[in-house]
Amino acid sequence: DNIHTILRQMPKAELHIHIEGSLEPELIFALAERNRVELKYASVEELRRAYAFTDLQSFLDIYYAGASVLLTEQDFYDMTRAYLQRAHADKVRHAEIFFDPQTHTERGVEFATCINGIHRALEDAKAQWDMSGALIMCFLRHLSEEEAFATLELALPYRDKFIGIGLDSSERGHPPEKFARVFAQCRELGFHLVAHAGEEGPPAYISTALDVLHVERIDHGVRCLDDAALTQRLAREKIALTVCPLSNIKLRVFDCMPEHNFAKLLDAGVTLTVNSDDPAYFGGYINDNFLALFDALSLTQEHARQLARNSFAAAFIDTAAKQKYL
Ligand code: ES4
Ligand code: ZN
Repeated sequence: DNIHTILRQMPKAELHIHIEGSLEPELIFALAERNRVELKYASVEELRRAYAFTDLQSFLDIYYAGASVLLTEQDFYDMTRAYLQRAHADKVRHAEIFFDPQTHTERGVEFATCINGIHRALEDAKAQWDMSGALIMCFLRHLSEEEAFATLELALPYRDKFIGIGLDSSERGHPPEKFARVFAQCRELGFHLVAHAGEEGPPAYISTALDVLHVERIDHGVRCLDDAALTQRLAREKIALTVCPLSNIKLRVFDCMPEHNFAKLLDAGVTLTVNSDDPAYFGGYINDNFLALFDALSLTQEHARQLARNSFAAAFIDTAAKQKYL
């Protein structure tokens, strides 16, 4: 078997996907029409042409604009269903999916509308394909801790519909410790905890995500290599990084895929997983990420198998479910 076939066909878990980032331009236009929402782009092509990002913020501005077409429970269902269908085709057997409720509640969309639509799509994927899914609610770090607490309050009546808490959006200037108290409460409530750290921000944010927020995985984390002691710690403590190769190129974290530090991180013994982040914006779903990475860095079949195993080992699923794949 050649490596592309192995990558495409191996069962895998996806652990870093923002559901709002799976909204394809075609679906953005269809929902805009259905909901009579005005877009500032005249066509799908014009919108796609705007996907030329210079950094994280330039992406986030367009990503939040795209999400403005989501109004009804059916919209959230359709978006999630489309992602799950793509993931199923890529042999994703388990997906842990981020959602950003503040992007929607700020526009007057009810928390219930958003979580019920997303959750119903997960139930259908389980019934139809035996594909499991779980939700991780993210706080937007450019907003205040007070707003995060208010969002947690809105979410608690639905606590059986999500398993974890994450932290995303503009990283620089918004260190993990800004959310120390709200994460402490989430921890007491028994949620799994993750945070974006070391994507654009410094290695120190990875350390405080671990030591102050007590997260179990780091989303991105690729900038840990700027700090040798931190890199050794991540390797020793087997803290998984959810790396998103195409995202890192599109947002200019690295100039091109051959410049990505993924192989160096592997050599340093860090536990890595491969993920798509915002597949509709960054040029591909999880298998596109695997293929682009393996082509650029000449990784091997053994690496492929290890990355698939890592994805299940780092997933928030019970040991019995893991045993099926490890
Ligand atoms: C994101 Cl790539 C990335 N980084 C931080 N926050 C995000 N939200 C959606 N995609
Ligand atoms: Zn992300």
